[in-house]
Amino acid sequence: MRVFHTADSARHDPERYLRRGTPIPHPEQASRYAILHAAARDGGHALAEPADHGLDPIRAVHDPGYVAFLAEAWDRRAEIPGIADEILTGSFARPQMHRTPTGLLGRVGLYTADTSTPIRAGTWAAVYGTAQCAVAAADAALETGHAYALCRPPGHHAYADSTGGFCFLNNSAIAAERMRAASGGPVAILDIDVHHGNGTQGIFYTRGDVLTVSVHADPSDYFPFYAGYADEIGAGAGAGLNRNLPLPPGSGDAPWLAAVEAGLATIAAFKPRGLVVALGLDAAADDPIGVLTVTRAGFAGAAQRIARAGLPTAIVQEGGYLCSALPENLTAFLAAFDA
Ligand code: SP5
Ligand code: ZN
Repeated sequence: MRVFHTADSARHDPERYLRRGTPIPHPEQASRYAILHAAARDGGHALAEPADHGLDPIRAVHDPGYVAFLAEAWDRRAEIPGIADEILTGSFARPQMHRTPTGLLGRVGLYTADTSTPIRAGTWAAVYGTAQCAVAAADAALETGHAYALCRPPGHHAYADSTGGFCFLNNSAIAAERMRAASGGPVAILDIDVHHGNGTQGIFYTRGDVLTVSVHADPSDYFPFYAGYADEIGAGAGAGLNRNLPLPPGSGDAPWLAAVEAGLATIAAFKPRGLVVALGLDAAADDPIGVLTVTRAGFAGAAQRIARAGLPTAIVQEGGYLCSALPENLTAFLAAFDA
């Protein structure tokens, strides 16, 4: 398996996170990069840094004002009185609050969904380099069959114009759009992170050329709360091309793999030219924020089933938090995919 990674990933290192109003250590820590990197290396995979394809593949799925905001915010931080080591706000635009303010502070709340995505000195370098890993994996998948993008920070909660859920740039969406453009055909995304891939769904919801499927814990009492229900099926040209497969909390390997199989059946019927797997490892039983109970054998089983679909496949890292099972589950997934 070819693995694309960048040391820039570790340059975004959020410290705190507001959990029910209380600051706690941020779960999406920079050390995730080193842990996943070591797991990929020890698994005998071929590691490489990606080429730089610039902003075009990012702008292909993200709003240009949003991309400019992310790229410039830290360098403009002096415009926000009192900002010290990170840019974060407690004011957020809601649906009927749609004006774009000129000031940087207001723009933070316009382009942010929650308090989990502070912008710090190295944030742009990290998310930019990570997006390039997704592009490289998309290209490599079309050339050689499959590849893994070690994306950190993750991406699937990022919409075209907002951060959220530890995510800034939607790496899975960037990879999918890259594959679609390069292959000339429709593509599919299978998201198996424990959280619904709401940003990815939002980006492609009205598109007829990208099928989005997500297997996740029921959002009725779990992040991202406001999307991820089974009746969200796409709209316009994308009607029928979004499938959500929510599972009750506590679900283990058998129902999770059955949902993965159901998603793969929908994908096979769509006849895509390429597949992106949004690989959250936070469905694991030991994950500190996950609520499903998938085992190492479960992840290997998912990889086998996905590989059997026989599509050019870019595997893009999403969630999966610090616990001893994290590297083991990555190793198991990549090994089973290659087998
Ligand atoms: C990419 C991804 O997996 N994003 C997840 C965003 C989840 N946001 C809500 C997290 C709730 C965290 N609770 C922390 C408990 C630590 N013991
Ligand atoms: Zn997740």
